[in-house]
Amino acid sequence: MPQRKIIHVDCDCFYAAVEMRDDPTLSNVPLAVGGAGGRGVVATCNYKARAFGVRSAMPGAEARRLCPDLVMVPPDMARYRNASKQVMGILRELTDLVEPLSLDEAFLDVSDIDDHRGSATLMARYLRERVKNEVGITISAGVAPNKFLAKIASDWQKPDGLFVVKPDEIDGFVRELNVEKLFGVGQVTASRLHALGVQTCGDLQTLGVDVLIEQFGKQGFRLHEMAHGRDERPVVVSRIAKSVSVERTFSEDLPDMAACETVLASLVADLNLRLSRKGRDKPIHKLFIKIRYSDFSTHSLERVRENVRDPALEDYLPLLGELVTNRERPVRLLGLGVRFRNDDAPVTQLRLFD
Ligand code: DCP
Ligand code: MG
Repeated sequence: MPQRKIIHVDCDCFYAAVEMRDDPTLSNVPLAVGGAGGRGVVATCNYKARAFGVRSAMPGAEARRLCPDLVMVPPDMARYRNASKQVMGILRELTDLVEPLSLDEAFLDVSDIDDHRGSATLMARYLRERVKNEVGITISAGVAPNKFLAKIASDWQKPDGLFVVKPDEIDGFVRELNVEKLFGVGQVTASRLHALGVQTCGDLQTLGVDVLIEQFGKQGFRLHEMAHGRDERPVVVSRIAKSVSVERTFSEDLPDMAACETVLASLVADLNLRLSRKGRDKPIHKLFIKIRYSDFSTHSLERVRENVRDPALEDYLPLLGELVTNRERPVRLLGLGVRFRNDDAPVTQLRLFD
């Protein structure tokens, strides 16, 4: 495979950035966006608030304890969706090969783009400039020969940063990279790796592929590949899907169901973004929801909902209510999605009786 050029962009403190743009008085204070009231959860916060230790998915009460002057505003998804559309529009002017991952994040494959002298670094600079001028928020960008490295690179100099991993720098870059940064390495895998004496990708390289496969199966091979900075996954614009879903693992468990309900709105927004890209015009057959508790037990529920077009928070709240029996149980992961109708099946017949 010839050398690819991948850019990953990720908006800085996205919801908070839109709030600061629309009300400049918020720029000078520590700001969090989240569910109103004492039980709400922080969706995100600006970098002033991060200096106090405030983080996404943190209960509002804890955030206020860390940062007594914290200003908290409720989320306004419509404005975030608009800003997202603008950002994605600017990216798509450069290339069609744009793969959004959420409202605020996307991969671009610019291998075949000749603009900007064919330099992905100049392209990333240009995109950052345009988004700043036209949308009024900042994005960080990473440039690298593959998705995995580009994503790490965009995080490297956040906020308002650009970081480039050139092909001949990959080796030096990954060797120092902590395994926690690897895609798919959560707390559990990380502590298993630590137990094997592995802290960095350099250590992973030393361990070798055989041990990794023996210890971690298929994931072991992926770990080995990433440890060498390799990742062949293509940038995927759209594919025919039987279902579309989004899920989010929280760095700190959501304390209870009230917190889950707050997070659900932003998951629904992400789902609709994916739907607009992958499932345009496909008839929805079922909605489903998935939950993983702090003890890793995982439960899901799906229900037939034939006449939903753009699934909304109100469509998912009843499923969440049905799935959850203990409202005080801490939650580690939330996911939701839709299944499309298989047009070969005689489901449409039934609809005659609606
Ligand atoms: N989000 C959320 N709940 C979370 C994480 C994120 O509601 N647990 C929402 C709010 C964020 C947006 O998704 O603004 C994008 O998520 P990011 O992880 O990219 O976080 P930010 O863009 O806010 O900050 P960063 O500057 O670290 O990218
Ligand atoms: Mg972001």
